[in-house]
Amino acid sequence: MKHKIFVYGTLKRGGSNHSLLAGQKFVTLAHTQPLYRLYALSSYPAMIEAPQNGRSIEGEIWEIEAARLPALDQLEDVAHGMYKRVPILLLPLEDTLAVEGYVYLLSTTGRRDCGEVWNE
Ligand code: PCA
Repeated sequence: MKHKIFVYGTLKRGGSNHSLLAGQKFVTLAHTQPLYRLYALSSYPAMIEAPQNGRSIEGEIWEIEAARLPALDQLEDVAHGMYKRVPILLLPLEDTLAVEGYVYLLSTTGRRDCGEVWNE
């Protein structure tokens, strides 16, 4: 079974964890509705839900085999509540694609705001 995911950090092309998507299919660049914020942690970013003062975050949509999801969930430590994998709301026109992505659940207090895209 195929599954679409929105990636905004180390899973993007050229990112340190992109090898986990090796052999999968790039669909398109995409942008969230302005309902999220993006912060820099150590060597990876954290996208959080911010319905009041969010930004439109840029990322990539990939179509992957569902069998790849456990490895991604493990990377993002979903089991311990570091990130959760949830549906991501995209801009109109892009929102015909049902995608999930990893939203960060821990504190981002004092972290640097990356604006709309993580590029490091
Ligand atoms: N990996 C996931 C979430 C944050 C990270 O670095 C991603 O690229 O979307």
